[in-house]
Amino acid sequence: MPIDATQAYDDDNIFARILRGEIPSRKVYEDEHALAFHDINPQAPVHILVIPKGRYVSWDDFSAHAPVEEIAGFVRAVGHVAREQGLVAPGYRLLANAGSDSGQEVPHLHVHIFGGRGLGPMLV
Ligand code: DGP
Repeated sequence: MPIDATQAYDDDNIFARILRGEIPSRKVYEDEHALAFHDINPQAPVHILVIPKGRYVSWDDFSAHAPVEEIAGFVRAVGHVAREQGLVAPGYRLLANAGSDSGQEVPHLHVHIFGGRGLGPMLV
């Protein structure tokens, strides 16, 4: 069920629980600002989710409210993970669903990294 983009942050959402170590994940990277782990339902040979450590519902919440250091740290982490996965030369795609029309399901900001095959044209 897609999220309500205006909802308050829910500390029991699945990614908050992964951040607290209450639910396991296949972690690929972690630093002060971000955690990256494999998507449970991969849509490409490489499908990684990168999440900020702060409590942000969506891209909208994050871009409007996060301190600049957190935004910079998060963006750096996404790039770092893509490089570490060897995706720079073949290329990759980033995607962040934001709110109901996008189909965002987990109410904690996450950026998908897709790679490992030709991804074709963007459909939307
Ligand atoms: P979105 O539709 O953009 O909100 O994508 C949510 C993604 O999160 C979806 O691709 C599946 C993934 N996901 C949901 N629950 C879990 C989980 O418990 N563990 C992991 N690793 N991924 C999850």
